[in-house]
Amino acid sequence: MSSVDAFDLVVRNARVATASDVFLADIGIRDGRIAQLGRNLPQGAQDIDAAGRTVTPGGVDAHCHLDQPMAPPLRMADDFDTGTRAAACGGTTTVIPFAAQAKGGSLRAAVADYHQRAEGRAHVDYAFHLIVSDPTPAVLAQELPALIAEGYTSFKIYMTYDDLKLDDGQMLDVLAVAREHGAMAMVHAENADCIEWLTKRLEAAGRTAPRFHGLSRPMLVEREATHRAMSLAELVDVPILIVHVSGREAVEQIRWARSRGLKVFAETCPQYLFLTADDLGLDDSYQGARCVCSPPPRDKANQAVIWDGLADGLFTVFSSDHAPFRFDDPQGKKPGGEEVPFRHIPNGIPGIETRMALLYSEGVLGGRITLEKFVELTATHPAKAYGLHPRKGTIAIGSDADLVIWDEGERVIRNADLHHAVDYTPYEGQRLRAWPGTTIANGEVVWNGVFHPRAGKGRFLACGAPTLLPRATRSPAP
Ligand code: DUC
Ligand code: ZN
Ligand code: ZN
Repeated sequence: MSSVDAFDLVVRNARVATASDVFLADIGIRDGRIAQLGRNLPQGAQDIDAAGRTVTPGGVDAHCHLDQPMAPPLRMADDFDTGTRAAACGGTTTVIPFAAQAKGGSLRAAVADYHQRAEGRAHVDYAFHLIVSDPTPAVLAQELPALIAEGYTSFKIYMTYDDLKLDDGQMLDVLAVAREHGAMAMVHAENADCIEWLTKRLEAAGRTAPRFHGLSRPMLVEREATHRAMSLAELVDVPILIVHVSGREAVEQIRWARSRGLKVFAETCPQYLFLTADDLGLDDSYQGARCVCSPPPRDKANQAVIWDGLADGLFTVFSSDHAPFRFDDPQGKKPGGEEVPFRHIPNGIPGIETRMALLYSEGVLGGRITLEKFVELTATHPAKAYGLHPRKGTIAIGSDADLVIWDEGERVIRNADLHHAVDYTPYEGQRLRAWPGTTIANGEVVWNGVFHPRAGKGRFLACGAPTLLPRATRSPAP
């Protein structure tokens, strides 16, 4: 082999896992891409012996929040530097956070601002989803179609949160744009009016501790909104993806919709497998603010339903919904330095670094899902759902050389070992059976027990058409 053909890196004797196969191979890497898969590949400039170890595609975390602008005094703890550092150390090599339109603001301006926040800081590659909070005629007719054409091919719409939520008519308008331009619409499904009504009643009864956050957002409010979102999508005749599904009643709705032939994709997250309502507190202690997120964690029976949905294909993607707020911080869970009523606690928990290891440990090594299913949920399907496959999400010739080499063995999650900028992890003390031993991003070792910074080498990825969508959606809504 001539020196121009030589490999920069060979990962040797790997047990390679894709979403469809597990096989033994050497992985030859050149110029950041996978150049060869085979046995007995020639020596590379660098060789890593992975004998006896499993190698999966680098994770694609398709739902995380990094440096998203917040109303003062709130501020997300992780920006593109610390957030992608934590991602890399946890085996994730592509992140898709959100460029969020402010009500009254332009979507285009939100995207420009978000590029500035990412520029020069990311250690792994990134793409953007949009958040559409103000679907004005200009947004619907010009900004959104133009941005979709430029590589922002997915957007999230909210049915709750005053500063973000859309009414049903607005949702129909936005879904019609998704249909016409072949974008993926992600929906946060919780009924805002029910939450407000319950919150006011809890407040009137003096029940404002963090644990009452869960009671203000029971499964019913998610079930109703999930059903409504799918009905609106049916009316427009467009696929949708329901994000952060938390338990049985929403799962039942999605199964029902699928049985009617509707194209509904679904996402779930580690908090619905590893946390319960008890983590919001058994008494009125403020400690539970750490686990305030929406939808809230449910109970063990709901966890079991989520596990079943991961194993049987109900869920398309497994994301972190990393929404990083420090606990003991006036910009975080104690806004302005106060222990506030649950209504004012910023929603969200960190999880970008622990997502892969939690699912690999309890899912694959715990015997609940196959290794191929793990790859599908954490890498291949997120890449397909958001138009990044086959560049991302698989191990194939021509794909970006984004890899995880797994270390199996007992380990306990400790926040002190993590690389985010949050002062806690909700998974403190959780036992694991494996952890990413080495993460390779674009052919470079970014983590091998030591973090190797590559700020600014993480590139922006313009997304193509989501390849999980039928092509027939590219026509005006009926
Ligand atoms: N809920 C969301 O919808 N987004 C961020 C975090 C959360 O808890
Ligand atoms: Zn959400
Ligand atoms: Zn989110």
